[in-house]
Amino acid sequence: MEFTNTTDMWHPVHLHGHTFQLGATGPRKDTVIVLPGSTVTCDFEADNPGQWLVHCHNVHHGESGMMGLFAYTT
Ligand SMILES: [Cu+2]
Repeated sequence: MEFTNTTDMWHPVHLHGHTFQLGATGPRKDTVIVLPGSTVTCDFEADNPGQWLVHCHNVHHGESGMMGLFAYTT
């Protein structure tokens, strides 16, 4: 999973229903700060099929549309 921030603001991006790992040996998290103009790559285990929200944890940004659906089946 890859998050790319093309804005000039930082965004704490949160995925529901899962945790993910940053890099090969990084920490497991469910929220990652994506800095302006940067891309963060995460590995996650697809062990919780369904429909999950992925959104910016800055409520103002989430309510303004930085919210999407992350979905997969078994
Ligand atoms: Cu944001």
